[in-house]
Amino acid sequence: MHAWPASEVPALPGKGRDLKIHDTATQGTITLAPGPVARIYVCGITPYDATHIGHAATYNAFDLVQRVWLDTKRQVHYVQNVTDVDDPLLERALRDGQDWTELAERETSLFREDMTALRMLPPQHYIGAVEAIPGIVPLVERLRDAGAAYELDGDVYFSVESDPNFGQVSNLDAQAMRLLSAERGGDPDRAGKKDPLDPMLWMAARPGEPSWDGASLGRGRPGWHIECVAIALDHLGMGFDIQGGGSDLAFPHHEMGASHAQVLTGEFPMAKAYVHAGMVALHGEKMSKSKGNLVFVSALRRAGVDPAAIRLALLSHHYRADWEWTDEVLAEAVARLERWRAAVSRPDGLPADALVEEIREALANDLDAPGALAAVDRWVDAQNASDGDDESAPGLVSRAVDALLGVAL
Ligand code: 5CA
Ligand code: ZN
Repeated sequence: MHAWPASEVPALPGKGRDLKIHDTATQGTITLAPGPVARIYVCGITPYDATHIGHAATYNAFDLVQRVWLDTKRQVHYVQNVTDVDDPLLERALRDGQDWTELAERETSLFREDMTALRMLPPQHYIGAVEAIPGIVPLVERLRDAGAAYELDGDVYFSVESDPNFGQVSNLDAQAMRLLSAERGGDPDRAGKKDPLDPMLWMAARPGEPSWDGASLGRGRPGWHIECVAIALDHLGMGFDIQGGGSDLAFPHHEMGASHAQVLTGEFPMAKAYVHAGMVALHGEKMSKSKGNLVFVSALRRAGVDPAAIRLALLSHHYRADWEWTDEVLAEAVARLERWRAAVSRPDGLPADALVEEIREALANDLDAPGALAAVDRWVDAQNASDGDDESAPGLVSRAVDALLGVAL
């Protein structure tokens, strides 16, 4: 699949700091020291009801990771998937009487447009589940042949018991896992499974549903977790720097993915850091497709909201916090954007080298975007209250805000 066009990342003087980031697996903050090429896998959308503010907030966090790494003069190898076949997508297509491929294509296009408008840097590899199937099938066969997977009425399940490290990504107890499994796409109550938590690797073809040739597995379609493992291993290999997503992916999705990869390769962990963004709520409840309490980026854009203001609204919350989208959040961002633009539209101003370092420091410290915004606010307030004569300052601030925060002033 093609991704979306990259917005330019202006060059800044000097060099950024190495990223310290919170890792769900070790429940602490770690400093990542990637080689010349940093590697990141971010779980992509299931293409319906895209792109809501919750999605945008999560992709904003990982866009910051990319910008911090680029600022350390590293290259970034970024991979993202599109879950373009899965139960909820098929259910939505059926409910609305539309073709599931058309729904997926339309929503993926809309997502690309929203990502472009928000100046999110694209992945180098943007891979759909459907196009990944030829790579998924042999992995499932290998898991089965290694005794880590078993068949149940034609479906193939992964046995969590086969992974000695199972549970080490999400750090949850058995009861919590079971509840979340039922909530998030698992089928803990299905009779005949070895362990209620065992996730599906390959679902045998169902009447009226799409299916693909699965070689020795028979016709069917892939499970959700193996999709991301196959794409990540194919394009990044084991031991990449970050696997990212919203906090609702820690279990079961990233836990199961880590397990599949561990059994397949004998290595652990698949990612050096498992990074999770908080959940955005609307009207007191998590913004979710199932509840339908969604605010869409495209609807805001159609209503004339500047995408840079949407981006500033996302940045005004720490990525790990759960937060609430409100009209005030947006109004504050719109006002801030106006203040910042006024400050950099002057021909000269207060020296800004220290500000660039402050933004760098805040972002390197577990992506403290609110801290970075506060630093820019201080410069802007001082700039508006004085008459500095550094002619390079407004341009430097514009470039830093664009390069490090993805906001075009
Ligand atoms: N296709 C899978 C990942 S492989 C998936 O979870 N798709 S999704 O469309 O449901 O979500 C896409 C991303 O947005 C995930 O990282 C998810 O955790 C995140 N997300 C979903 N809802 C919210 C929300 N309310 N707040 C923040 N992030 C959210
Ligand atoms: Zn995923």
